Amino acid sequence: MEVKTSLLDNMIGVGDMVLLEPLSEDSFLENLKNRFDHNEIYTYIGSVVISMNPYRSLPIYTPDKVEEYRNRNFYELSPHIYALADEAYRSLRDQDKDQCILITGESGAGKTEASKLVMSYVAAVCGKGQEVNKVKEQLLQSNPVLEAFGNAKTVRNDNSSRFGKYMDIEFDFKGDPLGGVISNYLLEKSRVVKQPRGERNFHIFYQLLSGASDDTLKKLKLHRDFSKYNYLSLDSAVVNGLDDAANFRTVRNAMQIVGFMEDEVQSVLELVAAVLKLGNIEFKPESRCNGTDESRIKDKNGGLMDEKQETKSLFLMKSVLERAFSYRTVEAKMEKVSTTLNVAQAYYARDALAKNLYSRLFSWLVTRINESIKVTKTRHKVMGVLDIYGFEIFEDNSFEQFIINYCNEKLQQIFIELTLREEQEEYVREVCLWFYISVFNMLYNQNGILAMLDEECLRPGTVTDETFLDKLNTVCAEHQHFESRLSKNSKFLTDHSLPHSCFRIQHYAGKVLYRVEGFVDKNNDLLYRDLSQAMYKANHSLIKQLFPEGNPAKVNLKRPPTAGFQFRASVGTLMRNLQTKNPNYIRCIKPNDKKASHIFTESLVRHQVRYLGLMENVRVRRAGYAFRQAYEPCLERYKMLCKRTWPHWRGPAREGVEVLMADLQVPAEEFSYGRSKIFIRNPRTLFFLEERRRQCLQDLATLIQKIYRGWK
Ligand code: AD9
Ligand code: MG
Repeated sequence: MEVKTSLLDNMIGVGDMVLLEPLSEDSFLENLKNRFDHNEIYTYIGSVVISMNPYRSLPIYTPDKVEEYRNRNFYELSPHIYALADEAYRSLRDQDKDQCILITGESGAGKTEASKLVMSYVAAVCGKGQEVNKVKEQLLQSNPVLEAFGNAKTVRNDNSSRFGKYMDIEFDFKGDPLGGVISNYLLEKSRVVKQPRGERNFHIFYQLLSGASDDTLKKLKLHRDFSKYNYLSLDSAVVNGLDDAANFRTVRNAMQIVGFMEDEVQSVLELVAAVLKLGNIEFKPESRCNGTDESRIKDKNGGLMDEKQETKSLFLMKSVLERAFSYRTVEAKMEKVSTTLNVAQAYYARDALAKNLYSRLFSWLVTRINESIKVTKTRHKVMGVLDIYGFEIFEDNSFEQFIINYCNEKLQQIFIELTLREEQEEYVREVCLWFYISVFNMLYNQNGILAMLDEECLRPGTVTDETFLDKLNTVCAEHQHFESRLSKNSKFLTDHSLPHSCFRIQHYAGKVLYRVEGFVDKNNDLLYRDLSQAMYKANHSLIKQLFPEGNPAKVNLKRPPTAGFQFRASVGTLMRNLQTKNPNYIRCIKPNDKKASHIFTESLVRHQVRYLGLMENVRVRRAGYAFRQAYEPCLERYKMLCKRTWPHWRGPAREGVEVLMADLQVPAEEFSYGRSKIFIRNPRTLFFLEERRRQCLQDLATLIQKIYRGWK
């Protein structure tokens, strides 16, 4: 039974890591590198797809490729993301199983691209017809719209998703798409007012200034010059390979396809312009008779102060805006107390308003898109595609990174839990075998830190970032095994060498040092009521709509839920939702830190392979049975190897497979018969079957050629 060739002819390296011999981390990496060097960016671990970011466009997503993978068995062709998409789609259509595509990997690894490839593949292979095509177009075109408003250039990725996205695509019983629903998770809104060095604000700002017509800019009273706006960082405003002007046209076109009315597009652009102009408002102190300083809007600067023209950009009377930036009203026990804002507080209020305006606009966009793609008929099955912001470690990590990494931590847990559960269930269901790998601890704990932050934010008395950190440290000291309050994989690390005001967490993907500054504030996410009330007075229906709590008739003294609470709740719902679906995994890997093609930095890839748990993934699959296949396709594939099953087998498929295995004298310990599948323990057995099949096909081809020649 000695077989030397790989599973498929002409395969570079080994296409499925489960079949790698010998298996070690080094051989795993070497196989990845070998394949990557030959433009083979996809490799399997069983049904999991590893995707290496090539950082250049490869000719592997053509319509011909789509045809090649369409309706083919997963292992039949060389590994490709299309094979996964096809398998998921067919399982949805033919076996009535809801699917979810879980795409993970660090920032810049290729998740968003992968999610779009899956969507476009499914769009290409499902039904056609005018109505269906319209739905498909709308679903696909929601991507450029959301990317323009929710993505930005960061040091890790020129098109980094700054929000989490989960999209359910809904199908009818024929497998034709009916529409969908998008959920978004916490946009990184702090970026609106400030960007780290080397990064940009959200794409839309640059796109609008570069791509809008002179006429549009004139109407919006905007300058083309980025440098005129305080909120736009200048050090990296122009990104190589990113054509903001062309992208603006794409986004406008996409908005139209998705179903935005022309006046809605106009409103959206007016809000984008309003945010830019808010950033240009400046304040000066004005002394009051009681000796305190009060802030006043500077007149000459700011672009807002020409009463007739510029205040229009915020659709507010100057006096309303001025008042909103000068006072803060606190209501307690039916009594209103107004305090004046100093200059620093006025800037804080301005930035808070800009962030709120933008993030509410973003949520409105998602709602508006959902309205367009909403399913009105009875839906039959659902395919969920999850594309979130990837794990990231920056020099300075704040609340936003904490949220992003928390989400990744949850996803990693779900990967571990589901892959393992899947394995176990399959054995239990099929062969009544139970095995347990202790490496994985799948306990689902609430992430203690966010809960603690909430407790702190809601506590009466003075609450600051420092009191929150003190609390973290105290609880940590009290509980030697602090992990019991944290998720099992992430550990709170404390030592006295930490810089001031920082805490560190050992995430599954590495240690991250978080600076506590701003945690309480960002979690509270409160907007002074004076500001929402001012916005509600705007003479602009969209702005008004975005600040419903500013309606004086609806004064609600109840405190809105914190950002952390909302995020935890929505991630919790998401995780429960994912667990009801059949998961398909794409594990994205970033080959280098330079955003460059052809470079494979071994240490970087090794790190990702380790924290993604890919070796464990291979071992789990190999520890039991490397390969499993339902009886019918197994018989179909190998029946030519046995005279008793070729060309027709009339009995049940399982018996046919039994005859086949006996005839080929495969040792009994090499496989098990399940209820509906055969489980093959060793990859060698599979090689053996494949090699025999290949020889058989070759013999057949030679024979046909001979006959053909004789015939001529
Ligand atoms: V983040 O967590 O949102 O910061 P992603 O989403 O993982 O990150 P993204 O998909 O945006 O990364 O990929 C980053 C860049 O890599 C893209 O803009 C492309 O330039 C490049 N890329 C990724 N995948 C492919 C691919 N399959 N083919 C070609 C790719 N280029
Ligand atoms: Mg992304």
